[in-house]
Amino acid sequence: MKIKLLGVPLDLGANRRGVDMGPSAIRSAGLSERLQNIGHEVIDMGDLTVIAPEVQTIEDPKLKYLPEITKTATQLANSVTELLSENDFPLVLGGDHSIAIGTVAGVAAFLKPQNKRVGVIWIDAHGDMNTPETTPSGNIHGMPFAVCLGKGVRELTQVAGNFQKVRPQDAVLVGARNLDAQEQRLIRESGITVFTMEDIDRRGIFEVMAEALEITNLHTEALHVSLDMDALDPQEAPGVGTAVRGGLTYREAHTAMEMIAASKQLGLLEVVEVNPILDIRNTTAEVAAELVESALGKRII
Ligand SMILES: [Mn+2]
Repeated sequence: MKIKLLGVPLDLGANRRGVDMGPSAIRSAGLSERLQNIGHEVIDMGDLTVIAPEVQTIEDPKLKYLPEITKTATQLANSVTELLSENDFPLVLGGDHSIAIGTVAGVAAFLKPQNKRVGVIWIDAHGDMNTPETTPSGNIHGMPFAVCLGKGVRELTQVAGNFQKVRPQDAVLVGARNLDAQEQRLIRESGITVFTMEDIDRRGIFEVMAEALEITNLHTEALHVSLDMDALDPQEAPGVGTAVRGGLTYREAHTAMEMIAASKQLGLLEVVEVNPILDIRNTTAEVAAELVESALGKRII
């Protein structure tokens, strides 16, 4: 497979500096070499340009840094559409999770002219389903899943075209364990499928992922996996923007990725929220690189 790596050093969607260094940390963990070693061709396209928060002002406290995030999402969506139309596999490195607005819009815009849909597996401790009305923080990285489903401000929902990027019946949230009060209601009403950590405890990751893959592949042409590293337990991945105890173990995360690889449906992949400032000797970036390897076909034997 010809993989094109794209870094998005954006931290404007989060309230803490550090995730802007995520792409660099994941590269330092040897991502390209790892993928070449399992037989892929890897071309690093470098990073998109993002303007630092220090030289910007917050115009709307309910939608912090909206203009710059919209600009970055639009650029990223265009890049993703272009890579897909050249038959390349886009591998997007964040950055905070607001970048998913661009990634998902890019694949949806690519599929739309063919009347095809994208399936999304969102692996995350959080729901990322807030709107400007419900957000407790005004940080846009708490909103991207809602935006992908067509909920939120027009600037964001209309990135790469005025249409709903993902249908709720094609969308699954895996690993949730920390939802804001009003967000719980939005998620219940959204029509997506949610597998919380409780479901994973009860049923096991294998059964949960098998069902997640079945749902997201049913009516779609390609699968997008949006991996927020905070889905993992902080013991495995301490360097994340918003750590929550009780997450996926190292092996559960790998099993999920190995099943994604085995499904042969993956059309693109993104990894977000690695924060090197909070990390311990680049552990989280290394785990991120290992999980990408598994998702792209690395096998134990
Ligand atoms: Mn997230």
